[in-house]
Amino acid sequence: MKPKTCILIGAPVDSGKRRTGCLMGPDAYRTAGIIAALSGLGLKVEDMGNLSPASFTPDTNDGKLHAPNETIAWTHRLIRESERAIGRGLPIFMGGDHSLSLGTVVGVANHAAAQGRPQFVLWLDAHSDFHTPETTASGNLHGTPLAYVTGRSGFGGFPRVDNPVPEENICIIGLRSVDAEERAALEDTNIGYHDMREIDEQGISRPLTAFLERVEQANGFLHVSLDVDFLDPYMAPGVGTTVPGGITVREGHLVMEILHDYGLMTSLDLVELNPFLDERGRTAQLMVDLAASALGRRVFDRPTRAHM
Ligand code: B3U
Ligand code: MN
Ligand code: MN
Repeated sequence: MKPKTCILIGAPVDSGKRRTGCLMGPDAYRTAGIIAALSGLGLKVEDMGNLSPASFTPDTNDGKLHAPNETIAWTHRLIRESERAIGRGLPIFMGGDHSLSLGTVVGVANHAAAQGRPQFVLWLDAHSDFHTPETTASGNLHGTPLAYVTGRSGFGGFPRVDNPVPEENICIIGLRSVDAEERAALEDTNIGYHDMREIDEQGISRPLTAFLERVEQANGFLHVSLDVDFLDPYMAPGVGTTVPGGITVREGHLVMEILHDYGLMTSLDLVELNPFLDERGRTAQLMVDLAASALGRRVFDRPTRAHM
């Protein structure tokens, strides 16, 4: 069988919030050995280098939103690049902050629609990222991608979302910081959302496998968006928005291993790594190890498949 091709795309997006440093993310993943880790699994790896945004008028930042022009320019660029890449292999978008998903999810959803297949999204995050530019209090656009890709209003000036992801095709796992407006909006949708209490009581594999079964049934494309703050900050300190009480290393790997067992993931974002805040590269290393688990690294060749 021809080896699967992973296409590494550096997306040093740093405009989605005020604290800078995520622009160093792609190179931190390379330094942590992402290419060797994936090649070592027998995958073909292509590194496309780091992208830059489409041209834009410099932001003045006198309005409520932080750096809208730059983020919109990145969105244009990433829609185009993800549409292209997903036709050739499994794109891994090395961020960059979570505003990069405004582009990557729309791009892969356009491709799925062209193939006549539904797009699904697994959002691994402490936050729901379900604000619109109208509801955000922080003005940070990294808190908005899920609202954008589902086609909610309030995104004037952004590229049109031609193929919104249906709410019921989205599953958020890891929630522990949701603003009041987001919560009200979320409760009004068919998005599946699972907070830490549910994970503590029921385990993390339950909501995950239930979702993956649906993706499989529907023959869907599956985009996975992994925010560093999904993980507990004790294990993953290299992120601007630490929220205590997060996913352990063991739970994180389990999620990735189950994803590999199902074999449904068609694209992946690695977002919010801020190497400037990291400790001796350990967050970058953990994210690389998680990506490797999602692509087949395991202790024994035969999975235990307790969840299957
Ligand atoms: N909901 C808050 C905080 C936040 C969202 N995403 C991150 N932080 N990383 C906001 O600013 O929208
Ligand atoms: Mn996020
Ligand atoms: Mn987050």
